[in-house]
Amino acid sequence: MTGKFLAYILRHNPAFCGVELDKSGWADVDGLLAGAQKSGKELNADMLEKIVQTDGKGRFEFNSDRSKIRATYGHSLPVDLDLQPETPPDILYHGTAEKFSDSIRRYRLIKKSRNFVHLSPEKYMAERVGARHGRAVILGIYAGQMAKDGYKFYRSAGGVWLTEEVHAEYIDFNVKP
Ligand code: HQG
Repeated sequence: MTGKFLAYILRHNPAFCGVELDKSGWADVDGLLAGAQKSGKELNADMLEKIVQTDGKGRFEFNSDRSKIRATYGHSLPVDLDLQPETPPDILYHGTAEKFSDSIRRYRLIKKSRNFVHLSPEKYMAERVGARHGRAVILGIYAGQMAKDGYKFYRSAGGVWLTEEVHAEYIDFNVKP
């Protein structure tokens, strides 16, 4: 099993591997291993450990006794990650595709199928995120000003920042890569 597939299971479709997420997004590790095998995906405890440890974006975390695992961001399922609001850096970045720019300008940044709008602390990260959808565009987000205006920001365990929405007045559409 790859990290990409594990993310799919833990963010969107745990039932595929016969597991459930609790309200905080945790899945039982033994259940996941058994369920993966049943569904024909090769996965054992060592492989799982390696996926979590080597993941470049900190997409997964174990609980303290390592009996449970969850995704740290990106969910479409309704989970509460118990994150506390934090003060963001003044500027964060959102990577999107050129084809979405007009709509974002007009309506704001929305979370679509996920639980949050995802923001990156670094431009290059945002560029990669945007390139998944087409020709990448980097948006600068005036996060510091948003926080002053009462919008809440959360930082996932992997360092990705999360917020509910971003209105166009807080977006710099002219960020150079
Ligand atoms: C766009 C991945 C039109 C939004 C990434 C994005 C990230 C609008 C797309 C994390 C819009 C949604 C999340 C509007 C937003 N009109 N388009 N009003 N508002 N959009 O995949 O941020 O690598 O749900 O700009 O790296 O691309 O899998 O969100 O382009 O961190 O770990 O609608 O998922 O993480 O796409 O990605 P997504 P995202 P992993």
